[in-house]
Amino acid sequence: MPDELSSHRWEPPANFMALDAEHSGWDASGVVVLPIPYDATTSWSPGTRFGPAAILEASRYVEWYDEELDREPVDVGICTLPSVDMSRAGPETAIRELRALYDDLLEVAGDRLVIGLGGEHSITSAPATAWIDRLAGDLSILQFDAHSDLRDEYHGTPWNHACVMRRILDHADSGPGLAGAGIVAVGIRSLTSEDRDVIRDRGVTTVFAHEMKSDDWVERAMEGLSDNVYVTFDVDFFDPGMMSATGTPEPGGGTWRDAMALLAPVFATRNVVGADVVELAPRRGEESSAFAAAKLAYKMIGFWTEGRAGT
Ligand SMILES: [Mn+2]
Repeated sequence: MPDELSSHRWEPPANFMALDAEHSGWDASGVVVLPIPYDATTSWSPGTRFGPAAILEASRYVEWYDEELDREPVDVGICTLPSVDMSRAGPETAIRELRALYDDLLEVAGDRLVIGLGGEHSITSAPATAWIDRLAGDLSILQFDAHSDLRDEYHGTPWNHACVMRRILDHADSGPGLAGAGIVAVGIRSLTSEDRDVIRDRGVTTVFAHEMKSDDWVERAMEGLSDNVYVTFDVDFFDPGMMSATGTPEPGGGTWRDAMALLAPVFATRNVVGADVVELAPRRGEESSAFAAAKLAYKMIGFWTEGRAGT
């Protein structure tokens, strides 16, 4: 903006956390936010394509200061990329193109943490398989979700959002494998018998929602995680009482504190290589859902920056 205009009153920038140029440029940023507005295969209530924009908008109202960390994690620098223009040529093409984008992005991102904002859950197979390949299988995946998402096919396509974790397992099986328990899924309360068989056959660590009342569920989840972890957070992990703006809400979900109780030790003791927040289907009148999704992404950034140089 020309200096002549800078003395006028302007709305904050429309990036994540409404950061000025100094805190949101690529070079100065330790974190990259990638908006992925995609909802081709959502089962019930559509609208996850509007999730990234709603999260960015809500993030303007999240305080920079984090009282648990006693600092402002925005200091790490957060660069918000433009939204990905997802292909309309079918889910397979869309996800393949997204994978190619992630390959290039992770190459230039170096040590930066890339957080994808969905979008429906099927987008996760792009960053997850990219990291499996980059680390030759030395990776486990932490999935917050109401649903196992282990179907081989749904509504005629293997690229449906209900199949995303199966696609990731298939990719791992095709060569590189996975470390630890492979997938650690928490908050699960909606699955098929087929999903259950895969869980048993493959040793997927699953903490069902009804098991999260126990004292040791965090420990059980942590035990399944290897050193390098990719975190995928489907917001329907949360109970619809606090997160109703999602395509397939399920009763009996986790609380905000449940999520924090696991995320904090994961970021503190594991190398989190990447993360995503998916399945927000925003609605007017339900701004608390978008706000919670924005704050969740910011909490992950805060946890990630804890203990890193310069923060
Ligand atoms: Mn789900």
